[in-house]
Amino acid sequence: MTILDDISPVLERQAIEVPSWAYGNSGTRFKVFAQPGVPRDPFEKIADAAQVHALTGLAPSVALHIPWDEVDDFAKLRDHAESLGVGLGTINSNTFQDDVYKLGSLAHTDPEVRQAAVDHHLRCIEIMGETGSQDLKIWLADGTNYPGQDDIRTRQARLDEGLAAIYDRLQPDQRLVLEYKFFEPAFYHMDVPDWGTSYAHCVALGERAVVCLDTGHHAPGTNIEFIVAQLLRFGKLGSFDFNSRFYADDDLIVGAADPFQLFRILHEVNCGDGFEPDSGVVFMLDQCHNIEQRIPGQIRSVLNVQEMTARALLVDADALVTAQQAGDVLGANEVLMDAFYTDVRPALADWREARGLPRDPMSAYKASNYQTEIERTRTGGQQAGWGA
Ligand code: PSV
Ligand code: MN
Repeated sequence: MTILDDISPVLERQAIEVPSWAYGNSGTRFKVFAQPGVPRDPFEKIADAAQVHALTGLAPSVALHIPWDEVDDFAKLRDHAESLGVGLGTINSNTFQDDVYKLGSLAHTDPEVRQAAVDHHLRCIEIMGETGSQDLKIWLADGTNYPGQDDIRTRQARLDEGLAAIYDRLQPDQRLVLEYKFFEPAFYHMDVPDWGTSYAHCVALGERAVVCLDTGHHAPGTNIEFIVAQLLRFGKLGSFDFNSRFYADDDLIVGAADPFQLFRILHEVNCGDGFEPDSGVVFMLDQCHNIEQRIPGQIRSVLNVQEMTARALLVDADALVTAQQAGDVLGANEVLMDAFYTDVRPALADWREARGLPRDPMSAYKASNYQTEIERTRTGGQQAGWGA
């Protein structure tokens, strides 16, 4: 008997999608510190991601970013992933790095630029056919820097049109997942700045359009778990981009900056049945490891999500409702805090051991010679980073 027995089915099916770009070089606008052993192509990124899954059993799929992960043969990439025990997941579009997109993509004033952005998404859909991906995730860098720079309302109308053109080309089993972000790279207004705007576009598009909630994309102090609750109520929470932040879109390891916030978010996921297999919620990471080693950074991240999921699942739902119904303010709070303060790490180590996984995936990675090998063999070629 362990404390995890009752919640084991949820832990058993927990799947966290890792981002291919977390394994390549990244940095701030001041400096990118290259690391030894960094992948030079999408095949090597997937090999690194497969290590995370092999040691944790938690990360069975890898999200791709196009064109960073363009390859000649996606069927070959898929086979490669499957031979390493993982699959290819969400396809992320990218209309934020080409010169033509300086003033926007789907909301741009120029119809030719808008068409280029739509065409890029159609290419992504074609790739999804080859990779077997279910989700097309769209994050738009569109917005303006100065009041009056462009007409906010007209930009929304152009966005509507572009998104509809993309949505119409999805297969019946594919979804459009629209991510929002309140600022950056645009500083006056973003065209999809918040969950409400994303939600409104998704409702207009149809049932297979859902919202992506990136935990780093909110103003400080935003009650993110409230947004989670709302989107789940409406059946529109498509996915999470997990990361953590002290200031803005820091893209730090999930659960590192504010473990309690992660707990609260996962508690709301649980309350809204977001852990149920038919919920459609995809749990992804969207992080960068600028100064720490990347594979251990990803291992730490998926373990953090697992630990906080276990704690959230340990909330005594009956005791909570009883206290809430009785107006027992402090009693209800205590029920939540009891679960939050439960140290689930020893039980999770046992849980892993029982499944043939290392008790401590962090030290197992250190003890393996994977890092030494990639540092020794990945010489020559161009290290992957944003843009490749
Ligand atoms: C934008 O900040 C974002 O969160 C989107 O998900 C992008 O696709 C991703 O970061 C790139 O890292
Ligand atoms: Mn994101």
